[in-house]
Amino acid sequence: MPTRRLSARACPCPSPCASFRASPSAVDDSAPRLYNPSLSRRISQPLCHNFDAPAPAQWEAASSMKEYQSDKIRNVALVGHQSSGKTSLVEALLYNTGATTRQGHISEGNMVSDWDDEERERSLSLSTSLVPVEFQDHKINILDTPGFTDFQGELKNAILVADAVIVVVDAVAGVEVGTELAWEFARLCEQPIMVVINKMDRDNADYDAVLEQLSGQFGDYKFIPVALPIGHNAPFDGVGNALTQKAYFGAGAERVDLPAEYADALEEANMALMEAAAEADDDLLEKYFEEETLSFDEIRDGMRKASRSTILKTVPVFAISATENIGTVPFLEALVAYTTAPAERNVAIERAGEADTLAAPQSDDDPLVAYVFKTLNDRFVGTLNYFRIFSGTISNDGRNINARSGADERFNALFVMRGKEQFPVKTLHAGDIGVVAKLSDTKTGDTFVDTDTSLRVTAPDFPAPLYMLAVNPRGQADSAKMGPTLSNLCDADPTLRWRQDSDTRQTVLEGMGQIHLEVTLKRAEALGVNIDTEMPKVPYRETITGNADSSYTHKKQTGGAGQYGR
Ligand SMILES: Nc1nc2c(ncn2[C@@H]2O[C@H](COP(=O)(O)OP(=O)(O)OP(=O)(O)O)[C@@H](O)[C@H]2O)c(=O)[nH]1
Ligand SMILES: [Mg+2]
Repeated sequence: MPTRRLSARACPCPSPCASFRASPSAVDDSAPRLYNPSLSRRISQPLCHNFDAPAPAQWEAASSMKEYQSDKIRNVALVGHQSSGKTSLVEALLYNTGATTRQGHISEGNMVSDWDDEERERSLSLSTSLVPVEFQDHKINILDTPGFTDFQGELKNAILVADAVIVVVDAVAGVEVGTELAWEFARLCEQPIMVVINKMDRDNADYDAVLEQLSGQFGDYKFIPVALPIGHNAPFDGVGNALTQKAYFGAGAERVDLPAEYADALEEANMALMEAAAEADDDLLEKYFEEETLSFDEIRDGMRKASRSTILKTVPVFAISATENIGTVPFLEALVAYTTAPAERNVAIERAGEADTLAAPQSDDDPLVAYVFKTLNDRFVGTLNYFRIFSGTISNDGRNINARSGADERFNALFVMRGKEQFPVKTLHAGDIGVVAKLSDTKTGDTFVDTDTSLRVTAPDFPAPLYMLAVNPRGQADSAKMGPTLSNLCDADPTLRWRQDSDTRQTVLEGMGQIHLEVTLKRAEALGVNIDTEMPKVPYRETITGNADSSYTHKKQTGGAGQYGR
């Protein structure tokens, strides 16, 4: 490999921007970084567009959601061990893009993503939240998944419908069980992976140790640091970007020259990044050998291909503190630059029961294929179905067929959601994620089509339930509603089941663990059904388990010849 480094470039803007001219000493260290009310003012300054800087308009608060074409959409699943900081990261991204005026915090119970009362009470994500953020003229549909293993059904469906998986790892705890679970499923789905090493502000945070642990644990992947931790007035108060070789302090909306002590490390990272990008493509490799350098666009292109390649398995890595909002703007930029548009992925489907592939590129003009990855039952709003369009379009007031039930479903309440906030939309394009209310016969795992009802998007293998409870309606009013409500909840969650046990005459609810069932019962309560629980009985049964020898002599004398047998 050539060893030439990226040389510093002059800003090509007609009038070089302030941020480009800024030196490290120009960084205002006295400015508050947490809940920074001046962030939007600072980032609204015109910045140099050639250096990943956001344009001013993208930082204005969004009052409605624009319609996005396929190439302007990115779908990413945030996954990782419980409490690694996925929801906190979403809050930082929402704040940075102007969707919120104050960054939500778990301790304050004001998150957009964990909006459910039960989630806020437990300080735990309990289901996948859809949180679109608008940035650099793109819509990034973030799927914030729960890390708690009881909810791995949610995790699997989110990974299936995303186009890239962002694994969030705690910079102190490192790789944990939840990290491995999510990683292995992303691998199974052949999804590109990016890593966020979060909580870099914590005392014992160790970026290098986590990186080493990741390389040891997932040895067939190649880890490429893109945003490296740097400290100016604190051990971690910004990141150095391996692409631009600039420093980004605080959230990272402005770039400044890199403090000298990080120059060598960033040059090394720049080389590794360029080499990883060059490996993805013969033309890039040839150019790299000839010219010993690649342009920013070529590096980004190469990295997108290298991350999607099942051979190269290249993983860009970012240092972040979600709660302190450090390093989050370069990460937002990476979500646009380093992940592919939705149409560039092959999707596993079944046609008339046979395994098949919906080959890339898919488009608006192809027949509709959309997968329902989440169903939410609300007492007041009714049933909401969250779907990802793999090809074709879905419009408000249109009709689409549910391939499983055959129902000709009318879509007259179509919107996109951000947490619990709804934005009505007219049309959703190939690759987008939307929500539809008031369908007649649709549940999680279903596929919408135009005509070919033999087609299904291949659903993940969901784990079998591991835990069960016997359930009883609390009052007479509850007894009529309990069955239908449990059926609705099971339709929404493929890892949940209920049944009548004919031996014990108990109604049994089965799920992934105690918290899973507790949350299910709370959801039933919110739907107006109160349910009590008891330990399930284990029916005592006898069965023949082996062979035995015995002998018996049958003698019967009733006069005459009698009977004799042995
Ligand atoms: N110091 C520090 N704490 C953080 C950071 N990010 C998250 N936390 C804290 O970690 C805890 C868990 O954060 P969450 O954002 O709920 O983590 P999560 O990954 O969404 O958790 P689950 O969805 O339940 O798996 C909270 O107390 C956060 O305040 C960070 O960057 N620095
Ligand atoms: Mg969470």
